[in-house]
Amino acid sequence: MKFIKDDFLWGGATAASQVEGAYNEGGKTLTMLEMKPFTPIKDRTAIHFGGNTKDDYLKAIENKENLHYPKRFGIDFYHRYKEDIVLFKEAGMGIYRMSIAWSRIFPYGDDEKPNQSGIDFYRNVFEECKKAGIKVMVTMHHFDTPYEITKKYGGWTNRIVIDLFVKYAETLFKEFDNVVDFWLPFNEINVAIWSTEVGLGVFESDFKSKNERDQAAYQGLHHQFIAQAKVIELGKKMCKPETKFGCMVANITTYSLDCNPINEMANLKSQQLSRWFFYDVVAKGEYPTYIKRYFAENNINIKMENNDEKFLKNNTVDFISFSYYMSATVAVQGNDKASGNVSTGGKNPFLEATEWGWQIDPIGLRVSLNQMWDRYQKPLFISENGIGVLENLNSKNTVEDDYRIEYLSKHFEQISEAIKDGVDVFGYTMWTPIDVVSASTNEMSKRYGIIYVDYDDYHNGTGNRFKKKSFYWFQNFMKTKEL
Ligand code: P53
Repeated sequence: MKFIKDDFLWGGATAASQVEGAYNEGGKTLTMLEMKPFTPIKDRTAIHFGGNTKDDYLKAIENKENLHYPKRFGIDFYHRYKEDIVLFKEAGMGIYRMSIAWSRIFPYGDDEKPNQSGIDFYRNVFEECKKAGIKVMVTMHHFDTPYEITKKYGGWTNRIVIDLFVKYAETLFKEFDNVVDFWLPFNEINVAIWSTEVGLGVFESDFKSKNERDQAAYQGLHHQFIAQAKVIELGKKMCKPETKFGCMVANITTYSLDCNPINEMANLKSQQLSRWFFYDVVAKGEYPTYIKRYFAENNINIKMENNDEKFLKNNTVDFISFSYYMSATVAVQGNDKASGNVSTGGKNPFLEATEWGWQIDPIGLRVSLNQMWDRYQKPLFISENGIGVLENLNSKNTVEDDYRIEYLSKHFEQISEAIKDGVDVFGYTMWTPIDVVSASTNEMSKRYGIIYVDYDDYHNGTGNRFKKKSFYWFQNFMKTKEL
């Protein structure tokens, strides 16, 4: 079949902490992500997300145990970006979604002036993209609050951090408005609720009770909602008129395990808490009644300033972006946990899963696209989608990744179907064009790329890049749009 839409944007996505490396170059400070050592994975489906205590962190700063911290090294994009962008162009990518490390621009969060060396680095990267004719979408915060902000201000639970973030955004608009077409203030904003360390720069181990933890998580999240709205308000003033501002939500499609109404209701509630709440705030500009009820019943009390709700209403996103990797089932009880190392969702007997337990479900993407279009009537963008697999180079220095070709093409087909359903979805960036360090497990061995990178879990290797079979498949798809 031929993909239905000609002017659809196709490309790939990465994140600073998973590709750049060079953690101590150009004035950069550390983030909590760079303090999580690599630990060999025994059970790949067990939860690995976050998980540093403050003590671990402080030990890591001294680094006396000679542990390996993968996100300090990434895939050395900091030094190899030119080569990588040439490959992105060769693959046929029309758009590159990347993130800027806050800790390169304002290493201490409250520095009086931005760090010129950080600005220069990103300017050079954008220059290469421009030369290659690749559009740019930039995430401002991809799980990487500078630790200096955690240390001094306590991370996102402190309202002051909103101002620091807006100052950072102002610098980015001033420096890069001419090259950036799309801005996403926060990656997967709902991760703030799953992991305060990753989402908010706050140690889970600092909380004494679940209630105290949830209270802080929703408060920190509220600050991110306000920060995003402020950034949009400012961006509309500072950027060229065609610039678009979006949100990013980790989107796991869920189904009731069976037709028992109590399970369907559990599924509805689960979706409200894990997905709709976030889109409702940033796209409709309001805290929905179901979440206010949830807060009241769970003794969660969000401190808002007088104009907050009105402000959210007046500064909603232009488009909705989301990541989509998998689906899961929901039931009140008797549901086998299966949905992998980042979620507590249940198994679906009709689906296969990756080694990490992520259940592969292309139709689930079409379901979500339709649901979101029905709910919000705003343009949609799939900012992450892909499959992580254990892979090695073969004797021909490539990887015969037919499973990836199948994963991507099946998902592309469902996007095409959704467009035929009437959904306004305008682009897609795969996770990821190039192998990167895993966000959740810190492994290099969880490979998503259509380009292989020769590093192992301990950063041994040449770092050289090799094209997988899927690279050529994607390149051909970009020319023919045939699936
Ligand atoms: P890794 C949870 C659920 C869905 C996507 O993840 C998620 C997460 C958190 O890991 O994260 C996004 O590398 C995230 C990327 C990440 C990618 O998915 O754990 O935005 O940074 O690399 C894949 O396999």
